[in-house]
This record gives sequence, structure tokens and C-alpha cells, in this order.
Amino acid sequence: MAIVERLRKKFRDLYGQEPIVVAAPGRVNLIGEHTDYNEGFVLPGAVDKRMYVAIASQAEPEITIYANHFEESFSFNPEHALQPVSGWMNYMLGVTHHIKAAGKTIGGAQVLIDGDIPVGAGMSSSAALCSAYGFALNELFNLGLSRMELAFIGQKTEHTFVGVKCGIMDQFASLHGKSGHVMKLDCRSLEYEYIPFDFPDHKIVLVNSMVTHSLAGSEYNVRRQQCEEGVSIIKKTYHNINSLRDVNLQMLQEHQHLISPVVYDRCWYVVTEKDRLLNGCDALQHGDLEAFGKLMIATHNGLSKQYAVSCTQLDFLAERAGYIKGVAGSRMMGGGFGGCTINIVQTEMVDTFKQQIQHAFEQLFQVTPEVYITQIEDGTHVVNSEVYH
Ligand code: GAF
Repeated sequence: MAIVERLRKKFRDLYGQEPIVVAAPGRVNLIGEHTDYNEGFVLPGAVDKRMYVAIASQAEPEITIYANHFEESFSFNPEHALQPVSGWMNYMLGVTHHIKAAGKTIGGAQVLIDGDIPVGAGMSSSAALCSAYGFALNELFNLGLSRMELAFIGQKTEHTFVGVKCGIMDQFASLHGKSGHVMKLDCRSLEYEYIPFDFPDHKIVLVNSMVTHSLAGSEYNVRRQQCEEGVSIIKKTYHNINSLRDVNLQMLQEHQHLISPVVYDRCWYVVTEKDRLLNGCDALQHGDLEAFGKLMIATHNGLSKQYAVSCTQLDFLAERAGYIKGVAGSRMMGGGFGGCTINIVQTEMVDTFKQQIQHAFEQLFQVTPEVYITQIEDGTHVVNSEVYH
């Protein structure tokens, strides 16, 4: 609440008018990592850390944006052709460009951005920023874009203005979240189902490795290419496959001699992760957190060894969590190369968990990892000035 009131006040001070405020959450993903761009399933939920965009119109054809976090502002004319620049402004330029490319007209606007999603922690602050800004333009100018269209606009922004060939999970989760539920999204058909995450005795706890990941650091795109390379080889035998979604372990093994060991490992991880996700959904629906936790550990091992997107700090956090009482499961979350682990911890053990994991990490790395005890919340929405939900 405090952050929204601060944002409104700052907006009035900067621009002298009352804004519409939009909140867009970051996400967790329980299981199904690096499966979205392989047309598989994912299981994310929106969380109680958000990016906020305050917006109001202005007569001149100019969009003026101030980012509180960076204490920086910039302006551009939305009627002009927009090109990528560098830094956070790319997200705003990209979203504006892709909304225009969808045939919509955007006028002048004054914008203020703030948020409490830790940047680079693997909780999708960038997807939340695109969702908040796109949703805010949609509201202000009555553009009539659906949540799914806004998700694709955010994804295209990452692809074309930022250079990360991400899947659709993060944007989808930020826009479609539902309090108390995770979403089982089929990234091929885009059909989805809300699954209650109804475990009052447990909390989802994130531990930040404090290693700032840079997906644009290209390794993410390399993983995607490696998966595509595996598919192109298997497709020579099985003509109607389109992605690793269509490949099973037997098909992969048949082609092992034709695939480089690295690409084989990458494909092996994705093919096994598809099954883990389906088994994980069953376990959740049967209330079996113990079985779910074992799957999380297997996912971490695959991400670390075969997919090679973990790092020393994340491996340490995931392994160390396994020795702490009351932890059902732990694994690295998101794109990797830094960011957070996701842990399912018994509510009564959360304080002990926090204290023990921080202490162990400090001993080894001389840094205190931040710990976030999350709630699963609603997706992107307008924040009403009287009622905050
Ligand atoms: C990042 C990407 F943006 C997602 O699309 C997804 O691939 C994820 O990494 C890994 O599951 O968050």
C-alpha cells in the first residue's frame, strides 16, 4: 500500500495530475523450467512483489517516463518509428512499438515507474514491467487488447528490443495470475488451468543467490538453439515433430549417436522435465508435497548438470536446503545463471530455515542472501485508490 501512495504522490509532484496506477506481479514457477520455448507445460504463479506504472495522458504527442528505481527519465514521440536503445527504456520502447504494430494508436502520456521486485533475481521484473506498461496504455487509450495479446507484446519486446528469445511463461503469469492458484499452461495451445496451491501449513520461500543473472548474456539463447538443433536431427526420422514437446526419451536415445553430447544433454533434460511437470501436477492435486519436493530436487539436478544453467551459489542453496528440517523441496528457479532458489517450507519452520540458510551462505560466500516469503496473488490489475487488492 505504502508504495502505491508514494507513487501517486510522486506522480502529482512530477506532473501535477492524478494517474491511473497499474500493478503487475513477478512470478514463481513451481516446476517446468525451460519448457515454455519447447512448447511444453509450465506451472507458474504470480507473487506479491510487483512493478507499478502510474499513467495519465498529455496533449503533446510525447511519452515522458520517469523510473524511480534508476532516478532516470526519458521521452519519445510515439508517432515516430521506434528503435532499440539500451537499458530499461528498451522495454517501454518495445511495448509501444509492438502495440502500434498491432494497429493501435497511442497518444501522449506521462508515466512513472516503481516496483519492489528485485531486479535480476529471476522473478521476472522485466516481464512485469512490460505487463504493467502495456496494461496501463491499454487502459488509458482504451485499446481493447486482451491479456494474452499483451503477453505476446511483452514477449516480442524481449525478442526484438532486448535480444532475449524467451518463452511466454513470465508475461503470461504476470497477466493471468490468480490469488492462491498456480497455472498449468500448455505453451503450445495456450490453454491453461488454475490449480489451487492450497497448503496452509507450507510457504513458498525464495532465497536470492545475490548473483545477478543476465539472460541477455546470450547463454539463454544458446540453450534455445541447442534444443532446436536436437529437434532438427530427430525430425529427419520423425517428420511430424515440431519441438521437444513431441519427443520422448526413446526417440531421443535412438538418435544419441547423431547428436553432440552437449546437445544430447540439453534435450535429455527438457524431455525428462516434461514428465516431471505432469507428475508434479498430479502430486499437487493429491496434496502430496513430499513427492512434489522430490521432483523439484530432480529438476534442480537436471538444470545444474545437463542443462548447465545453475551456478555455485544456486547449487549450494539447493543442496543446503535439503538438510534443513521442514523443507519439502528446493531448486533453482527461472532462466538461471543466478537469481533465486524456490523452496517449499513448513510454515512453522520458515524462521529457522531463513536463519540457517542465511548463516550457511554467509559463511561460504560472505554475502547475506535475501529471503522472500511469498504469497500467490492476482495478475496485472488497476490499483483502485480506495481499495488495494
Ligand atoms: C526465463 C524466460 F523468460 C522464460 O520464458 C522461461 O524460459 C524461463 O526463463 C525458464 O523456464 O524466465
